[in-house]
Amino acid sequence: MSASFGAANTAVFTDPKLQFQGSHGLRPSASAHQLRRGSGLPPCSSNTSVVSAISTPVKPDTSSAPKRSKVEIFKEQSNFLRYPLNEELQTEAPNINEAATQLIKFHGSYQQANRDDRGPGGKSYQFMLRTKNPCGRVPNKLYLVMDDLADEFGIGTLRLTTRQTFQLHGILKKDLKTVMGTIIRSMGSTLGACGDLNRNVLAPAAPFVRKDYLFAQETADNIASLLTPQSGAYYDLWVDGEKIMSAEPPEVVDARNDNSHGTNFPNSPEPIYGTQFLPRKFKIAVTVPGDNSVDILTNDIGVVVVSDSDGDPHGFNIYVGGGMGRTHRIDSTFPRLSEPLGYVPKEDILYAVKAIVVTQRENGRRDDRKYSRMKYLISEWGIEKFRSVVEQYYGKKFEPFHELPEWEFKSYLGWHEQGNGAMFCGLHVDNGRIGGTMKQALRQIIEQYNLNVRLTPNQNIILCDIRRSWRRPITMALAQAGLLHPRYVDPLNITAMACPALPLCPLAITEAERGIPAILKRIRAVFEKVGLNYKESVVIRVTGCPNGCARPYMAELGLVGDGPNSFQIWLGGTPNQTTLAKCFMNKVKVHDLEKILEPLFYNWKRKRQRGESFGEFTTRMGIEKLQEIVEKWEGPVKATSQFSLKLFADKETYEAMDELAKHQNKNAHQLALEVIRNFVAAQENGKAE
Ligand code: SRM
Ligand code: SF4
Repeated sequence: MSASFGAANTAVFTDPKLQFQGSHGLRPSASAHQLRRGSGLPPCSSNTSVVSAISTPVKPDTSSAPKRSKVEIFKEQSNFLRYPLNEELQTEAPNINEAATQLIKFHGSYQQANRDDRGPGGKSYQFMLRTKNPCGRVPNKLYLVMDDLADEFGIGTLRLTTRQTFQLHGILKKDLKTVMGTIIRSMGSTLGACGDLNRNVLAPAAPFVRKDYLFAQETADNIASLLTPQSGAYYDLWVDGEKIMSAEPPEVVDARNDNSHGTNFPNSPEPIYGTQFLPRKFKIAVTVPGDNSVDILTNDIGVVVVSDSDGDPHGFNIYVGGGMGRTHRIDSTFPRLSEPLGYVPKEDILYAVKAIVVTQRENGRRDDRKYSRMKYLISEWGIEKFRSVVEQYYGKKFEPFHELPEWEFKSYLGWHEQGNGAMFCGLHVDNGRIGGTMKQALRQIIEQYNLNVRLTPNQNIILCDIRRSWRRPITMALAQAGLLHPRYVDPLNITAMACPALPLCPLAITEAERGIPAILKRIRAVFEKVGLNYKESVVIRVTGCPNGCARPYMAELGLVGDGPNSFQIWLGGTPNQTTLAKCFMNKVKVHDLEKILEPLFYNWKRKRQRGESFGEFTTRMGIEKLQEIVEKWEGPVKATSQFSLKLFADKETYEAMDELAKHQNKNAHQLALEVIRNFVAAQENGKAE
């Protein structure tokens, strides 16, 4: 085990006055490091024998010390994420105090309360746990353990997230240590799943045995290790100091410890993060050219493997500055796509990533968390200045970005060859919520066949390492639990995503996960009404607030909660997730959605160019023109579907169907189509292809 625990420095300090010196918001600029290098002094050298994670030995002039957010003070006084969390966890209360609530995020948990359940007894406190699974990789044993924990300690469901992890909701404070300990002992982790540090590192979930995919996944693992907290607080709190960690590759340890360009806090238990960690959450994705299963441009750092003509990886293109979160009515907050920074040879990637992280650590805003993400730093500085500062920490110049092919969204649903004789099967899970019969069936299959799984950045799951002879029985078992081949899932559902929102997300303004099933059915009905083909689709993403957890600003149709039962409508993302949508309308009540969507889809059907997606169409038309179309719309169009039940059913059948359909709030034609589709699906599944 080569993980560097600052053994002498992991004692739990309970008196905040005994805490370490903080940076007081003063940060050395890269040029200060350059000066120190020039003067022969070790960069960021510590002049004290106590543990020090201050980035400069110079005492600040407190009269002009920059303002810092409360979370900065909590971090500084926490003894590397311990105080007062450890103390708060020992109390009988069902909840923890404000400082501990901030700190427990770094350990992978959020304190929540059920907003549907505001009984006379006050808030019903509970905790959400989020795992860390670089590349979405989940070993067989860990899946089974998560499945058990959800039933025994949670709300009975597993939630797959938009960053390839699991969330368990509804854990009580008294059970936290048991649940955390069980995950850690099953070779899982929640360390750094939340908080102001690097979050789960994305990479394509497909278990292809191909040089570039394997290299992307290995790189994601290495970056995740490089940026994992080192102080040992996590293990102290949850497994009484047991150091249950997998061994790190030597190149990760070397990159972490290297301080030749003034990146590190020498002698600190957290050589990269120091006492203050990062100004805000930080997100990284790695992929291969053309594979945009990871929404690469929405990350703080996007890394793309570049290979030679024989398919051997030789380096990486790096993008920087993506992010989705914004605040309603504050235009200085915005979603942003990342932009090219440059190319690095493969042996330099960890050093380049570290240099970018350190640039954000030193320069990202720590006064107002609304503006602390790296995208705001890059927007303010411009990419040239950002690059030149990063280069000082990297110690080299970035080479020019290599040309890349078009991005394509890949879902990996259905059956595929892995490339080593085995197969994998990608399953669509509506909004990542695994519960009920589906949960039982998945567990049974994963246990019986001893399968490893992967989670995708689109809240789906991939069953891996399947022998050919297992394909038929597995298909049958999946179909019985309603886990159909993607061919039989409504194409609108296949690419749709919604965030959890109500009742547990404290930031939710309106419904998302609970509201999306009805919204998708209504959009399907609009499609049929305006004559759009069943196979045509639009990427729809819904969130309960503007933070953008389901990345709605990349969708062709994004619905962003902006009031009770009301949404902002965003238009203009593309199916391959490369264009930022624009805000089209505010405060659209959910029951009024058809009034807006019907004219939009009707015009797309009529006026689109060959092969033009809905997102491309709305961008070509422009927001103003589309607003005019919606304003002038004169009520619903007549059904223009080429086929009408009336044409091929006798009068009695039609009337009976019509009567049945009314009970389901549909028309006869819609119901007939549904019956036919279900029949065909059942036949096909019976064949268990
Ligand atoms: Fe998120 C906060 C759920 C991916 C941007 N996000 C939250 C919290 C923890 C609410 C809170 O702070 O108390 C939500 C918990 C809800 C619950 O009950 O489960 C939450 N975020 C999620 C998940 C579960 C959504 C999902 O449907 O899967 C995703 C978990 C990812 C993971 O496994 O790590 C999730 N969140 C994202 C993404 C998408 C991504 O990372 O690719 C984004 C937009 C990308 C980005 O970060 O820019 C995102 N979440 C936010 C933000 C806004 C950040 C910002 O820059 O302003 C917040 C609020 C905050 O940080 O202050 C937030
Ligand atoms: Fe909560 Fe908003 Fe994220 Fe949805 S987008 S989970 S409502 S923070």
